[in-house]
Amino acid sequence: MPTAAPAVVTVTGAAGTIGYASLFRIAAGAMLGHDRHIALRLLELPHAVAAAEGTAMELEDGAFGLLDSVDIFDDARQAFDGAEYGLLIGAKPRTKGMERADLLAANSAIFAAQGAVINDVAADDIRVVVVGNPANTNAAVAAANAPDVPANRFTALTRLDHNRAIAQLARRTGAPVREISRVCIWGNHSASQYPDIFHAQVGNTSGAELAADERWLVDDFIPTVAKRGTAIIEARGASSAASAANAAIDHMHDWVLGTPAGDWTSVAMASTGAYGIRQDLVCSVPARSVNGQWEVVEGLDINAFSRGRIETSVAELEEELAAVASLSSI
Ligand code: NAX
Repeated sequence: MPTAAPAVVTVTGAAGTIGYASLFRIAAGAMLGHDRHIALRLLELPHAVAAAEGTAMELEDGAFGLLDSVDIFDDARQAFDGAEYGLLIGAKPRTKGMERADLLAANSAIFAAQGAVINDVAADDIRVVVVGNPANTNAAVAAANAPDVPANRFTALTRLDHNRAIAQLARRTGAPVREISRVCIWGNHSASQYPDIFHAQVGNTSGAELAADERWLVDDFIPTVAKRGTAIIEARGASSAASAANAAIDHMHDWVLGTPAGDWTSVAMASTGAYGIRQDLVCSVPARSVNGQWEVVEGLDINAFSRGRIETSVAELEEELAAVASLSSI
């Protein structure tokens, strides 16, 4: 029997493509389990509220047994009031001619404001996954503006990259995805990310054995994973939506309900200092969910190849954080 109190789930950018692809699966129980009622809060910009209302009508028409309510807001303070789960998808997209610095500035303003609101009105134990790009730095900005919320409640999504890496390994070897474990994405959700297979198990083979084919690793596997988003834009004329929604749901699901025994996943989270990563960065690392908390998988042996790749992506995160810090939104 479902428990009585609904989980309050706030989704920003709810009328966008990832928002649309997320909501129905959340309502169906894919994120928090099939015994948890859901109260959905949709946050949108004023001009997109009408579209969100249309989505709410469709949610109603889904007649989801777990869905207790759907409310739509263009005010973050109302949308996050009592929120226990936040999927921060809405962000300012990069438009033609826009400099990267402008993108960072626009988004750091959005995420600073949302972080401050979460600090004031959300549930004390809120779990946040930032999807909107630049996701890692947006999460760092939100966390910095929410001093009363532990920084480890703010994460950013690299689960899509993680799932993409698994898919590429399955393609390469013919192993079913369910037999692939211990893959890890390090660093930033950007082209500098490092998908690490040196600790992976791929069917009957070890990732380290596969990585011995360095030409494949460097010229094929790593760039295919890191640039998959671009390939999808080129193929479908629009960016990843259902796969991104799926990954955000996977991320939240595992955070709450646990990672499979013997495996881990990839989570961009506030650095604990593990692996020498500077503490104010939100950096993707291998992580397990233990009793509803993400824990870094520590003690992995990082070879020189991996170390170099990780350092490159971490350096990019440092640059992004320095850029937004200079805007004094953090
Ligand atoms: P869309 O443009 O379809 O939707 C974004 C929605 O957010 C719009 O409806 C817009 O009105 C709303 N919005 C913008 N600012 C808002 C604010 N301050 N408060 C509330 N709503 C706001 O984009 P979509 O394809 O859904 O992508 C959303 C974000 O996900 C983008 O930043 C995108 O770059 C990012 N992605 C992140 C991925 C990841 O793995 N971390 C992968 C997919 C995606 O590229």
